[in-house]
Amino acid sequence: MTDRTGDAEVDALIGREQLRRTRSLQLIASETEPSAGVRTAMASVFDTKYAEGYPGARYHGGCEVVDDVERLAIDRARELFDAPYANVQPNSGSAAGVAVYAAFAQPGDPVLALRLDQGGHQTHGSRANFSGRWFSPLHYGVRTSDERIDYDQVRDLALVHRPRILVAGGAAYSRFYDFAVLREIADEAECVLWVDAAHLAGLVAAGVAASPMPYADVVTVSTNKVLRGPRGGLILAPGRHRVVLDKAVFPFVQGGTAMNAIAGKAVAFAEAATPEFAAYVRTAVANAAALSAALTERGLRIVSGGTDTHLAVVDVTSLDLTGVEAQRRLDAAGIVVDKAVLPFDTRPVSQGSAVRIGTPSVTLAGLGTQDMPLLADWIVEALRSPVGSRDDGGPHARIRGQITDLPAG
Ligand code: DSN
Repeated sequence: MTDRTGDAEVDALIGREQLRRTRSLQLIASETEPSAGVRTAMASVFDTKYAEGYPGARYHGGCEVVDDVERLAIDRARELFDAPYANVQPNSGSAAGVAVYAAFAQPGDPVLALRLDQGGHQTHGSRANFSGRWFSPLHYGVRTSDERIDYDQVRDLALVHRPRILVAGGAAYSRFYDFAVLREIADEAECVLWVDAAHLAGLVAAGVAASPMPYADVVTVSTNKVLRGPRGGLILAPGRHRVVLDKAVFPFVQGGTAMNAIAGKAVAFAEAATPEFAAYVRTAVANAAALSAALTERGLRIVSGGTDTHLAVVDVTSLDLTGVEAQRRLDAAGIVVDKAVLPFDTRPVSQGSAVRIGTPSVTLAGLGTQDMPLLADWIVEALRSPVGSRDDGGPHARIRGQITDLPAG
């Protein structure tokens, strides 16, 4: 497959992006490279087909082949995650989340989730998102002592406010969740337990993290994160929620299905069941632990003292940097990260005092735990050095030069 479109301007942009990626290390926790098979499926003939509805019950003719594609993706998702029900149609993890609200709550209902500035996600009740405008958001947080979820606070809030939905999951919480305790709380408060496994699903598929399936009423997944699938979403649930979730996805939230993405999901689910996939995820998690330890040895604090997963949040206050400036300095050295906030950060979210790092992309590119001390050296050196001009021969330019010699560069 070629990445040339024949459109000179777009081709030039594709070329620039390819160059940017090869000349830098991608530590964006939510990014991975889909396999060639997934990309082929995405660019296949299935991009063309309109197929509103579900297999065997479509609003368009000529759906006999795409029906089989969708059935295949559903079967593979169910097997991979040991789930009685799977819906492979959501166009993204966020769209899967909208369907969960539609299935289980009414506008105005209280919803209890992890705070956005302590690792949650904007679709879990942020005021800037539909979820915070159309529902009544309540938030739990982490303990000051160890920066891990305060399950006592979750229980207290759930029993006092009786949310319709209790949400676990987020974009920057690096520790495993105690799904059994969350299930107990949901039962006591008589609410739905939604596990947003956007990031975690890849770890679950690889057997590196415990599955939320035995505990949750509904689980949502971003297929393009650790899972290495196409940009898209997935909903998993016990069979009793099949009808309400199907109706929530279509016709309530979405119209026509992205059949090419569904074909890509089918490919990705099969790949995620292989020993090679499990090995990649195990290495990504080991890399995140090794990088966290190496950064700690070099004087940087990792939120909660480390990580259980593929991501970590690095406190940059000891270097007197904001998260924004830290991201800028790392970017100048060809190390691409996200600015982030600390739990209980005193700076505004727009500045933050941390960066979020993640290891799936560099792992796929060939880096292992033996490379993490050198990467930590570069991160610390880049953070300590103010950014000069791009080719000033300073530390950032030197690190950029060394990165291209790595397997990932
Ligand atoms: N953009 C995703 C992430 O980076 O984790 C969250 O939606």
